[in-house]
Amino acid sequence: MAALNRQRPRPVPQLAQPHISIVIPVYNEQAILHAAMVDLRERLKPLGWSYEVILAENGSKDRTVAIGQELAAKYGDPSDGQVKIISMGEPNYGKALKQGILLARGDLIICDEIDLCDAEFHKRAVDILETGEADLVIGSKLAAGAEDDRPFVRHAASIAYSTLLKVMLGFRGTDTHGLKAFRRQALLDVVQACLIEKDVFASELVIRADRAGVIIKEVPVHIIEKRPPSINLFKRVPNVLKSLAKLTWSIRVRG
Ligand SMILES: Nc1nc2c(ncn2[C@@H]2O[C@H](COP(=O)(O)OP(=O)(O)O)[C@@H](O)[C@H]2O)c(=O)[nH]1
Ligand SMILES: [Mg+2]
Repeated sequence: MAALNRQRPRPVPQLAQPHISIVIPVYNEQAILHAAMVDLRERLKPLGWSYEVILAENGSKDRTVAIGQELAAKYGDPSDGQVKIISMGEPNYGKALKQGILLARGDLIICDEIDLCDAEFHKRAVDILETGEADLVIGSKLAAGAEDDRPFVRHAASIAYSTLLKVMLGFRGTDTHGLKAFRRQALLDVVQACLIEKDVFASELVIRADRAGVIIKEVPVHIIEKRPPSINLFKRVPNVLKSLAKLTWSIRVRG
């Protein structure tokens, strides 16, 4: 008995820790979610990455959550691009993205959108992060060399929005919304310091990172959406303006 008691404790099996986490907010995406995930996995396969995908859902009224759960059950292997889904509350892009980022375990985090799933950007961004050239990579649809296949009115709205960010918040780049990738450790405090939810969270993240001295590199991307956005552009304007005013107060006045 004494000998048994002296046995060394068995090592606890370590769950595979992915090197890369891909966070994708999703909302009412039943039409494209399954196909987009299968396609993304196919395009990532040749890269041989250790990665996980976190689908960050809130407020969907269609089968998005059920499809996400089916994907999580089908792709549950932590060593082979495990898919996870979190689901909570009212529609809120920024809140979902933030919670997905905080749940992510990879050294590198990529933020994508389900209608883009731009594996080409993923590869370029990871190369830049791995070489240490930058700690935050922005996929810009407005930088020189970018191509934006969205309708002109949305392209123009993106230019107007970035101009507002420049004027109100001293933003020094060309784009904040959409594709980005970063080193988790370099951005974690910045993510936690962000106050704004919904659409403007992504801008707050980039602007606070710049102000904190994070090295940022923009790369031009080619934007091809798999479908038009579910929420009308003009319906988003009042909340965006309100959030921008709040962010300007928080950064410019309170510091
Ligand atoms: N969780 C969550 N995701 C959202 C919400 N609104 C949009 N998304 C997701 O954010 C990504 C971009 O949304 P999209 O409608 O294409 O707007 P765009 O960024 O202006 O093109 C997609 O993956 C959407 O499913 C939301 O309220 N909550
Ligand atoms: Mg879109």
